Amino acid sequence: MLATTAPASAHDALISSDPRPGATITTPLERVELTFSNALLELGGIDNVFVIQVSDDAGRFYGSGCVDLSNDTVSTALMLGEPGTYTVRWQVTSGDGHPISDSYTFAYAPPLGTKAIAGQTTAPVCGGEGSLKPPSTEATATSAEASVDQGLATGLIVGVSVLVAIAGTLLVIARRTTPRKRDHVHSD
Ligand SMILES: [Cu+2]
Repeated sequence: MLATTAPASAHDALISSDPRPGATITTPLERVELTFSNALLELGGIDNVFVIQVSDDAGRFYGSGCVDLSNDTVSTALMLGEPGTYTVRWQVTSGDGHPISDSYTFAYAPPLGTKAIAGQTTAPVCGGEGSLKPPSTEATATSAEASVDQGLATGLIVGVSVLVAIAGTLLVIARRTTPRKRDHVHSD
């Protein structure tokens, strides 16, 4: 009722995802990809943080935190841990400038013997700047899993205090800048 600035278009909606909500994934997962109804808005900077967080039901996080944006699609490269239920939480900036976010779950049931990543106890932040970075290419080669694991572990030890501090800052900012759904003026 206080629509003093009429937006030119409606905010975008998530129209498809891989994995799909409620799906059971039976092959090793390498990427989570979300496709929206229109091109998303990349302004950069800390007020427009694109986030895809993937966590298991023990609260451990997977992936680098880096989000790749291509027009209407965001994705993140990752490897998962033990079989179970995983939650995807995402936040993007709609083409009309509004932050939108949601979450969904899928089940992970890979073949026996599939390598399980340990996961992280805190949500990963790509590069520590909340910026969009291209996805890691090394995560796609199965033969490189061991070295990726070691590099990840080393990076965690070195950077965990930095990540915690940055993640805390980003969470505070994200909460402050994300409008509550009941305040959203769109009728669609
Ligand atoms: Cu909107």
